[in-house]
Amino acid sequence: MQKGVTVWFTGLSGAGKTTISRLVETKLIESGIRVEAFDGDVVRRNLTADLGFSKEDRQKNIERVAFVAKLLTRNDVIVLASFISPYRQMRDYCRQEIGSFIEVFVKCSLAECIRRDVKGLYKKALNGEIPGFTGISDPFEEPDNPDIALDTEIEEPVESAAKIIEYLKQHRYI
Ligand code: GGZ
Repeated sequence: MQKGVTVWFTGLSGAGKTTISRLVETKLIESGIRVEAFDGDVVRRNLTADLGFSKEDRQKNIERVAFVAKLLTRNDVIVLASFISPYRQMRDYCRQEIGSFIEVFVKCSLAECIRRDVKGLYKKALNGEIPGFTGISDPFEEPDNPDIALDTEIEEPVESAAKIIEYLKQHRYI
């Protein structure tokens, strides 16, 4: 048996949210567990393609995602949601709405995200080509009290993923 929960990965662009989520997803699927994973990159091309990155639009983006996550969670799916979700109030809203909710802070310094710059977005943001880019010209409020904190500058993605699986087991979600 599995019990529905939304595992909410928050952190800067390039911190490792999607990478860790994919590893968790693969592990869960291998164990025959029903799981659904989505991230800002994909959702913003589909469900929220009409939205930008103002505070209001980010809020709407997260509200729609929370709505979908809630439906899946109440049907006992393990939901892996990877969104920058830079404001505390947004994440608190998700916890309230979804109920069964695990906040995971994917921690990585801005300097390291800039160094990684997998998609070249930080370079553009630093050149002023992307206004309101999280960490550069837009805020990121670090979680005060996340359920799980992963430091991707110290640990490998597989170690981080293992911590999530362990947490899910310990709390009897899987
Ligand atoms: C932050 C941006 C921006 C701005 C485009 N600020 O790493 P990515 O590229 O692939 O994923 C990021 C994604 C962020 O979408 P979210 O839905 O997670 O954001 S939020 O929770 O704040 O609504 C990044 C890309 O979109 N991207 N412009 N200005 N990230």
